[in-house]
Amino acid sequence: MSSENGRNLRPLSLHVPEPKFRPGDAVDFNDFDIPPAGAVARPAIDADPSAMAGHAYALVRVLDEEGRAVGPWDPKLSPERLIRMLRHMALTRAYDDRMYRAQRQGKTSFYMKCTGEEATAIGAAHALDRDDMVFPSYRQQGILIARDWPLIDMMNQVYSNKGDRLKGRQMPIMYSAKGASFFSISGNLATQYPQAVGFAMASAAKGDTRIAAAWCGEGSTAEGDFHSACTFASVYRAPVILNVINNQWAISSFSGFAGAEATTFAARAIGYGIAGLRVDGNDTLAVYAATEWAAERARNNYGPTLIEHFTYRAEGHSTSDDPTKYRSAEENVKWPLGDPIARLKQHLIAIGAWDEDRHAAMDKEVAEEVRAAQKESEKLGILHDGLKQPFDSMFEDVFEEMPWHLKEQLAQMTAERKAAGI
Ligand SMILES: Cc1ncc(C[n+]2csc(CCOP(=O)(O)OP(=O)(O)O)c2C)c(N)n1
Repeated sequence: MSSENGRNLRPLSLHVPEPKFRPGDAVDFNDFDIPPAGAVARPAIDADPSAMAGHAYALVRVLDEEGRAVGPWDPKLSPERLIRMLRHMALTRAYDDRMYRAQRQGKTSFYMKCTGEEATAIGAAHALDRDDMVFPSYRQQGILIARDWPLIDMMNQVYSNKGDRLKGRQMPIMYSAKGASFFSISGNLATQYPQAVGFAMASAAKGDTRIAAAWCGEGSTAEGDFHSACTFASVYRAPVILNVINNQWAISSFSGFAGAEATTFAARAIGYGIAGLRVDGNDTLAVYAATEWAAERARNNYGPTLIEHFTYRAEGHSTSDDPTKYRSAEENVKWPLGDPIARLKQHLIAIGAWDEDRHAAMDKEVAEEVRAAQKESEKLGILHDGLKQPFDSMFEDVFEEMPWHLKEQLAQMTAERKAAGI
């Protein structure tokens, strides 16, 4: 009550964001203004962040409605490169479909798809050098696929089987692949952000030439780690690319709860003095071009870039989630920026480098590739057919050398198992 000072104010009220559409609602994106492809300028790679603040509110788009590549951001890639990216996206989708089904069949405990977001990992991975260090979230399996990492190794991790290099210690999909410069995935959101900046700082401090790139969802930008990462990246001009995948949902929370009603996620960059770009995340060429720009900027010591990839999480959050409980089923169908695979396919057809028959043949090939890898991986074990790793191994690697108290626990376990006859 502020009556003491004699003022007659209305009571305060709290704003609680509400998504536009809930289950059963008709979805209408007519008021969603799609900026035309090719309309955003491409700054010089050494541009002062303060001079490119407008880019944080725009949307870099290359592919137009007819599938033509237009404007200053067209990366002018060869048809061979475009076909490789298309194939990596198709392979990622086929892999996701197969592993999702494996979870439904009880062969693994958990899975997460990246359907609709394939371009944000694969477009970016193609624009980076293969040994640039990537710090992904759990939804960038496309990077491993773009780096031609063996599917069977990914599946072995999902199945926690005999072939699992992580020895069954991690939840499915929390991959780790040093050989692909792919940092170990952690379940704790956004922790990889300051770690990526630290890697980039170390690279610069050592006079190396590798850069780093991190990914997180728009929901994860609400974590404190996001802000620490931006501060360190800005202060030390770390050679890092900070990708925010704005797929508009963080499980059942729409992006408004992470701040999307007030501003864009790319605009977070402005306050830190970091270059910020906002791109159409379903446009593989725009993702490639933005990453290429940011990579060149980082490599030439002009500092970090924050890229918001505007996209849509086309399916459930994970195999434990049912999105029909909190959002309209029409959203995915009506999402105006389309599907990244369909759009790159349309472009390849438009330039005469592709056709429906080749596309159908590719889909068959990638499905077969996934099926064959699955068959091999399942020979090494699936859920519910016993432990696949030696019992002792669960005490290893906690520390580099096993300390006395872990040795004691190991001995106790061994004795109890022996006494129980197992
Ligand atoms: C520190 C922390 N808090 C909460 C969770 C639980 N959690 C897992 S995924 C998720 C949503 C993340 O959403 P977003 O960052 O938008 O990424 P998306 O899943 O959409 O790719 C939450 C809250 C967690 N894993 N870690």
